[in-house]
Amino acid sequence: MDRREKLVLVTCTSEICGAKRGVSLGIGAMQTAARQAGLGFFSQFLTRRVPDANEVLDAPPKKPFAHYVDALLPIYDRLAATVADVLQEGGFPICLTGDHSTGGALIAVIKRAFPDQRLGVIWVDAHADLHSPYTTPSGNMHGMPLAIALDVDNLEHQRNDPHPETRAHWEALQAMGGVQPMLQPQDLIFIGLRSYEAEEAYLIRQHEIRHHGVEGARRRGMEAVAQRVLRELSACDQLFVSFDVDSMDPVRVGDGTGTPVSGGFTEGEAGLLLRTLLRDPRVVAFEVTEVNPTLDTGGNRMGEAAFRLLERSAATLQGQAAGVRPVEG
Ligand SMILES: [Mn+2]
Repeated sequence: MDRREKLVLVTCTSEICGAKRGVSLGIGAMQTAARQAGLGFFSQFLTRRVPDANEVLDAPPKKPFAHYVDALLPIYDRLAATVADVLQEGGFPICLTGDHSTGGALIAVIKRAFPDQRLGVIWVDAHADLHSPYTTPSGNMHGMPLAIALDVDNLEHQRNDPHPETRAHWEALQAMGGVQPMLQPQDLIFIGLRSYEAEEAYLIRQHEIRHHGVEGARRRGMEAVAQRVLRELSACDQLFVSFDVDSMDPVRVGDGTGTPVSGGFTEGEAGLLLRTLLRDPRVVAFEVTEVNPTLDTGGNRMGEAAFRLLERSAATLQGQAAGVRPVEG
């Protein structure tokens, strides 16, 4: 059976790794958008909820360079176990998450489930998420999932001296995929990247990580850039698409996200991009992340946009399963 015939929503409201509060409400913001539109989208799929540990936020972080990392480890384990179950049962996980630290757990569980398959990751995001406890200016771990996946510490740009316990936690996260690194840099591609620090720029240069900016993608055409990315990952057997809503434009789409960056994609562009990417049968999991309705100055604009993209993405995946092209606007 095609996994796409069995889409499963995996939700994790963890927000302990972002800079601002409220991203745990992002999934609810998408559900609210669906219900206000009178759509039963969320009743169509089995939903697996992964418990968060957001109560740790009621006390200040103890690890300055990896905030709440001790609480993140069990979340990685729980999220990985849930997604592993879905994959094991032949399902396709659509992961709705709070802050983007979860991306590292998702890469780890795919790698662990299919150790012999070459995994490619398409990271649709304004940011590079390549910091480590050694380089982070903030200590917020939603900026670190790809350094976990690539097993890089970037000691060349070390500015912090993490406590041995923090180092041990960090190494445990990097080891979660069973093989280290769980992702090769040539198998990672950024789309929408436009805000990153010198430490991250160094890693992108050093490892020659491919990236496609917004303007270039717009010029070339969203479908063309998606096709190109899929070609660039032609050596990969499996793909994971992680969609951070901050890849989209805060003015044209919505500013309901923790770290909005101007000059992003429109909703239509993001839709075309995701449709083309998700049609590739190698895609085994999809993530939508970082919707924060408490920061949205336009009501629930970002939650509504994210929901529409989620709905279209699910339709694309189902259309692929049935072997027919979905009808989409
Ligand atoms: Mn991100």
